[in-house]
Amino acid sequence: MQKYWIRLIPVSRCCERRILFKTLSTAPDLTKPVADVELLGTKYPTDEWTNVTPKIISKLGLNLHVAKHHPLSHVRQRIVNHFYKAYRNRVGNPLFSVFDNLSPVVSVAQNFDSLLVPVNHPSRAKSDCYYVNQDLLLRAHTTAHQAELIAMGLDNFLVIGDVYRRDEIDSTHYPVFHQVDGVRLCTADEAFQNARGTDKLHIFENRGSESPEKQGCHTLEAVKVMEHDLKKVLVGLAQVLFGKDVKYRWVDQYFPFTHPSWELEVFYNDQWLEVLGCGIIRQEILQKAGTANRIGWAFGLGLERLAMCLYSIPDIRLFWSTDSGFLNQFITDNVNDPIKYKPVSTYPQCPNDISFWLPQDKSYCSNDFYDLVREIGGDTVEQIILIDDFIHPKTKKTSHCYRIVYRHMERVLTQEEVSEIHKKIEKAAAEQLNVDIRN
Ligand code: FA5
Ligand code: MG
Repeated sequence: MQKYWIRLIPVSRCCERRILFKTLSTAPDLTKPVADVELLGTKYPTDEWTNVTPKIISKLGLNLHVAKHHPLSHVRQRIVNHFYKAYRNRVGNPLFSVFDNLSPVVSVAQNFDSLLVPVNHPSRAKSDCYYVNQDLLLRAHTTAHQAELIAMGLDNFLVIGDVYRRDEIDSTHYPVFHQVDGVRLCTADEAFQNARGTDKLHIFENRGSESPEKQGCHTLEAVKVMEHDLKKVLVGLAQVLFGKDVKYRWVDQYFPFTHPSWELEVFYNDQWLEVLGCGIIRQEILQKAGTANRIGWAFGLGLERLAMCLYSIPDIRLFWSTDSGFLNQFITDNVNDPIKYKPVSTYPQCPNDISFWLPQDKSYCSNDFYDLVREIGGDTVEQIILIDDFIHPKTKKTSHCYRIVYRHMERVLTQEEVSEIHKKIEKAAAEQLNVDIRN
């Protein structure tokens, strides 16, 4: 989906109708839409545009971008921190507002019309989007919220959320991914606040015409200061994430809602990777939103792309893993920790718990137990997690419960062989660490 905004798709590709909705209790008329579809607790009528699938619906509400310790959440937080730091108001508070829980069910008007996407534009095709019905779809980009937030009076904001596009599934594409959109609007005074000289500078001109460098209504100097501000904060972000020496380049791009427009590419692992699109907001969008006296920039970036590079995650599907072998590698309270993902086996995990009372002489320490488990379980042990630490109210004795996750790197482990190892661990712990196994 690299050229999402300009790719041409024959409309005939997008006419299949999927049967996936509950039928009504009366005999269904198969020529008509049959029932509602429920998304995030709300029922929506379906019609011939409906093409959301159960698999896609199952992703709604998972909100990986705000899930505790999830790699996408770490990257989100780092981006938010960067904007909080880069723009502050007169009393030192962050200028940007953050919206990270707006519903992904949006109208065609929000996703396309408000952004001046032409009615026959290929990005609207059923083959590219997940439609709820002819009026509603799962947002294809977080830019869908831009116009309404501007109309609400916001002038510096980030929108973060899950987006949905019909696409192939491979190591870098997934039909659900996460985006961050940013918008900054400036009055003439704000745009030129760092400009020297006594002449009053303007952001609008009357008889200008559109050129590759600017929209007809803008002055070239206003576009240049906004472009500078936009590129500075985005390159700053790339440097915060990938280091001061990150190699990057700007490429001219087209979006219906910005002009001029650019994409930022970062050189990573021997190749140029597109990480974001951006540009100067079409003035018509601001006029319709009731903010005609300002000029604005906007950008949209993909969280997965950044997280894959940052953490060396080789496959975009891993972000959806519920496997603790993946997730536990990202447990940190410092989002800036330089984590490198270590591949885990694809064979199933086999968790077994062990509980014991600690010796009362305080001789016990968890690290001794971890060593003992590693000694006996060897490479079949993937993780050991303390899942319960309990003090008996009467006896004051302490009990620990650990979950030992067994998984072989090359083959499926049977529960029988795991039980045998587990019993050996229990016996050794009782003998060597003086603990009292609970059953
Ligand atoms: C957009 O979605 C525009 N809304 C971005 C924008 C916003 C431009 C505001 C101007 C102003 P694009 O389709 O290129 O553009 O996607 C933006 C970013 O999302 C890409 O740069 C990439 O990082 C990420 N992205 C796009 N498609 C995928 C995909 N299939 N899988 C993972 N990430 C993707
Ligand atoms: Mg793009």
